[in-house]
Amino acid sequence: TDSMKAGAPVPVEEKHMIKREKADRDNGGNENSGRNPLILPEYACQRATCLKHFNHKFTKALEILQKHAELRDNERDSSRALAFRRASCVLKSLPFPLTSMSQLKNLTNIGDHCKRVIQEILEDGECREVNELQDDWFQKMVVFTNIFGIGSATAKKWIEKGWSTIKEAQEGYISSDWRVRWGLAFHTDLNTPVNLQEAQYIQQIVRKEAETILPGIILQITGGFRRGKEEGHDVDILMTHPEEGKEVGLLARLLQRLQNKGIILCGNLEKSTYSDEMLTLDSKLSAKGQLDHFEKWLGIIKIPHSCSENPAMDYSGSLSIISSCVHKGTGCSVDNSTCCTASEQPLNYQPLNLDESLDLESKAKKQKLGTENEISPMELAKLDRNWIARRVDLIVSPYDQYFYALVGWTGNKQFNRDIRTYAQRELGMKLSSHGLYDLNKNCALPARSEKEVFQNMKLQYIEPWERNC
Ligand code: DCT
Ligand code: MG
Repeated sequence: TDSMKAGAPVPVEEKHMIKREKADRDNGGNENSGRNPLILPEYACQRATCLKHFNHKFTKALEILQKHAELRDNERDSSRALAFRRASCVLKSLPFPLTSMSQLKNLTNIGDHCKRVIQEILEDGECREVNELQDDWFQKMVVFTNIFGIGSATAKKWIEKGWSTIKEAQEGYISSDWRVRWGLAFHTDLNTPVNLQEAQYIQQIVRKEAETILPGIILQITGGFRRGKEEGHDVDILMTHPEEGKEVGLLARLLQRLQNKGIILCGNLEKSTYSDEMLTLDSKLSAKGQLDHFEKWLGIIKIPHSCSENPAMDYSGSLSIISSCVHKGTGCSVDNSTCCTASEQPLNYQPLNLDESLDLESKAKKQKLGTENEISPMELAKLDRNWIARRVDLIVSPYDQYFYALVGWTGNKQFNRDIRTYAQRELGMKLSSHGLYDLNKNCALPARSEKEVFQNMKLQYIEPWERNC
């Protein structure tokens, strides 16, 4: 999880929080053993939640409980999973390390179960329930559900068959789903986290091709990297063009160019299913599990092994931008200039000669766009190769939806849940990656920047790196 990667605690900004002095007054100045209770706003979209914080030992435990409930995957468990996540998110926002239960007094979203867990960790340094949960079943479920395309239902079936390793699944499972075939074959590659250099490398390749097709394109890494994470499971790239309509047809042409370069391993191009009624419909009814209705490509590409370590690669442009983005005071990487402007500067792009480095798979190069291959994914994975497979999502948004898409695709998932609930409950508005709709006034609220998205919801702006709920 996000929290696992953070290091030593650093001061978290107290912006978005009611100052401790006021909390003290409200509580009559008593009620402390060390620290006074603090009042946090109820919704995570009203407060800063950074990658680095003071309470990792508690949040890690709560996120194991969350993960376990998610993997069990029934209705009751999914609401429990959410409760664990909300509590964990509150603790991430605390501007001090929790040392006493009394400090939780005025905090919402921390239920009795979570309190028991926190108390045990405060007293014993660990929680028995959490330790016991991480049994054989849990470990196998985590391994199996980490495979691209595998959900908890299939993972459970595999465990019931007695499988416990990836190898058993690779040898025993035949899938009609392209994601699973490739996910199983390239499991080792895809389970090795994508680092920042690799993400930048992928962004540069995509940008170069996209700009050739459509000058003036806006292209932005979103997801965890935009929130300041240094590693991720994929690279999410959102694209648009300021002239409405210019973006139509871009993705197919872009994929053809990437295909011609021999970069694409497999993937699926989804057409846009957007219509204006999506702005008002309940997403649960309209989306059939889809995140949104944008045209998008989810797939796997290959990049040279060396691109994350080769000093000959000239990343001076991109990396100096990234490394200068250390947000003062919070320890979060990226600064006030926002990653958006940073990554949109021209970069010193010197790609490796992919065609040369990928010669081994001349057969695979002939593959059609999509999933057909002359040699099987498994055979391809076993070749002595100098490239690594990486998961990439490419999303195209019309410009009038772009800043809502940017918020949605930046996430994180919990932040999205929370800000959407806030919009619905507190404002009677429907927020999605396509826009914001005022259900009382029956009108959409346009936004020309991410800040305007927040303004439209009467929220103080939360920076991308403060959205790590
Ligand atoms: N998202 C969401 N709901 C989901 C999945 C994703 O709202 N069920 C949004 C938030 C993040 C964004 O889409 C990209 O998704 P991921 O790549 O899955 O998440 P990430 O935060 O980028 O995590 P990672 O760093 O592991 O890629
Ligand atoms: Mg991602």
